[in-house]
Amino acid sequence: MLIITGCLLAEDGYRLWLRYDAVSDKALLTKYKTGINGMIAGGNSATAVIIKEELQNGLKGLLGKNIASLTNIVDGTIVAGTAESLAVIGTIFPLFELEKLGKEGFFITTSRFNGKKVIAIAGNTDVAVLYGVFHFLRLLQTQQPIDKLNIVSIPKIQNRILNHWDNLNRTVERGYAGSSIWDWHKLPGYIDQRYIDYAKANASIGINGTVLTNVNANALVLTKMYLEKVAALANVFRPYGIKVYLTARFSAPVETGGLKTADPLDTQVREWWKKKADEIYQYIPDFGGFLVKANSEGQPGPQNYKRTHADGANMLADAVAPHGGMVMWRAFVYSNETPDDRSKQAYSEFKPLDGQFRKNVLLQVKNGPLDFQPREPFHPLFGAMPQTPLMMEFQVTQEYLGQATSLVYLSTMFKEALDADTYSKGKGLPAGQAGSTVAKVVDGSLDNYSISAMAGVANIGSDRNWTGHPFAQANWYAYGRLAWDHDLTSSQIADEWIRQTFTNEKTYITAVKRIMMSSHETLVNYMTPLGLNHIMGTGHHYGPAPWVSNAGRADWNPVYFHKADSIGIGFDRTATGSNALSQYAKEVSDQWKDINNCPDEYLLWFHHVKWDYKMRSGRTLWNELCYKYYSGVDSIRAVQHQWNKLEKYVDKARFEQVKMLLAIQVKEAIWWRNACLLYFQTFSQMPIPAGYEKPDQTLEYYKGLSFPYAPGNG
Ligand code: BDP
Repeated sequence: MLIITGCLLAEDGYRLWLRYDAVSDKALLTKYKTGINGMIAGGNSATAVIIKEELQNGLKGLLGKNIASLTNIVDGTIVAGTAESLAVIGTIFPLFELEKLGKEGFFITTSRFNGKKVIAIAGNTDVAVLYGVFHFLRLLQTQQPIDKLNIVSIPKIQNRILNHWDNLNRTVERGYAGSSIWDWHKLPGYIDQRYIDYAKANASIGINGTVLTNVNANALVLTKMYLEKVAALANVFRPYGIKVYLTARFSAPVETGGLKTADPLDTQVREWWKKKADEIYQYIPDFGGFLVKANSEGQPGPQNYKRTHADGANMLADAVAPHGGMVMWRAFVYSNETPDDRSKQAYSEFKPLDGQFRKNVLLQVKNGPLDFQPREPFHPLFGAMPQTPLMMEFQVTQEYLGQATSLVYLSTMFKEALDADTYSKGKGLPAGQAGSTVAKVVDGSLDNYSISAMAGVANIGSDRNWTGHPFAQANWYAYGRLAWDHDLTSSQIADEWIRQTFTNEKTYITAVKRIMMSSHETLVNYMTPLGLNHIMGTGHHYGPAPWVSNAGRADWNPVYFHKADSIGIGFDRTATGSNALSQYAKEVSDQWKDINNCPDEYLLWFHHVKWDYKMRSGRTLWNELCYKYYSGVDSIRAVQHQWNKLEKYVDKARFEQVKMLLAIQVKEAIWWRNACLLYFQTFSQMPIPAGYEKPDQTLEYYKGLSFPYAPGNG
């Protein structure tokens, strides 16, 4: 939406990547205009109505002309539908071809019908056609040729889900874009336009599920009053192909059901959940199922009753199975009573349970073994549970990656995890061969899982532009696109996003893409280089605090993770230390176990390294650490200059927003660098090399900073 403030025409970011502004390339615009002369969209379902509206609105904006809904095909007609809803689709596409698309895939083809040129958008369901329509509009928005189209697109992952960590009081755990978009109090009566626009944005990138509530769950959402509200949202989302899921608090039978126990093997408890599921499906016939965080960070779970995670998950799975629902059980568990490296605990807990879960249970595993850190090696559970569908959990909200203020494009980090080779030797792969990537585990192709899923912890809030930082929109976009097709490259996705969100101007695209593509590495360099992790402030996780040693639990303390001492720094996870390496396939651990062979990126993750250790670069570890921290700051300063040169390509509102945020990011980068180096220096006793600017504050100053109201912290 364009808002007028005084005489200032401001782009407020609300329209995301669906701006549909006029095609700027005049020659192309003429081609489009002559090539598109009308449309026929099949069907009468709510989805079919959306298809028509989206095509007409989109084309009106892009081409500046009304595209009539026709009854007869003329040259340049867009025909969109299924073989059932539109006869011409069945004529153009043979049935056996359509069958290959499954429920959600689509074709976009230029063809002829009775001698007339048509652009055919086809799928087997109305929602698949809607996906095709959004793709077609994307082609126009990114100014691609459309005269010879032959596109087949089928999602590689079946369930592409957003996880909202939204509380019923509208706070968002780890949310940096305002309050929750779910206005529970006014639901079900009041349907905010946002809900519709949210559904549309998600459908445009193929997201087909949403978990509405925080994993640190509130049992109230399962009560009648809230189910009516949830049903209202589900009704809005359904035509966009989006299913609703809820988080299930394991102790709900006690808290809201009046039972004395939540033991998953207790008959009454099992009955309670069955009845609860029946009730939910009365309100929401296509309810997706439950997401559960159990026995993790204080959440209740089956272990409270000496039962296993499988017992807990299976009970819920049995309750939703008759209705076609599924259970996403999180693997993010660790206990400070367990005297073992925290990063090992999920594997130790779940690996022995492989094969014990019901068919409709997925294990939801974070990309890395610790906790969404700026950089982690892939989680060793990927590839280790061939009989249990493992789903990926990415964090789209930037809890550990600069929160509200940093320009960080997460696609490269997501890809790093997806492309990692587990060497788990799935079916059909000879032993020791490469190619068993995390992506193939997650999409189910490696171990023939019958269900597949990916989850992204949402970065969406009620800020006008949805995500707070204008560039955080790119992370929502990239998550959706990768969940649909993990073979897309980060650069392709950035290209698409920039063109749709800003402009098709080449100079701008090239410069901004470069900024985005290096942004993750830049942040890693000034926050947690060389495999460091979990050294941020306690609780709110804002800013550096590597010195903290008094958190409620040992495994929440930064000192537990970096282990700096007078000899060196880093967590020995080799056989001489916690041996977390043993949880990976031999081919993987062989790459990382030798300090001289381990990639710099993971060095301090796996090794305790002496301060004067000679790195590949020829520098000592200490000097390398300084080099990384300083180069991170240099890079973000460079971005600031590059952005300033782009002023003429961007609307004023977003230009200024990004400019101010970059200035904050530079300050925060300097803060990270100075605080970390001054602190680590107390161990290394080595000087910051000559030539680098000296920290302008003391370590005591940085230690004294406090942020009682930092966002996202409950
Ligand atoms: C941590 C967050 C915490 C979440 C937890 C989780 O700090 O707020 O509840 O992850 O994923 O990173 O359950």
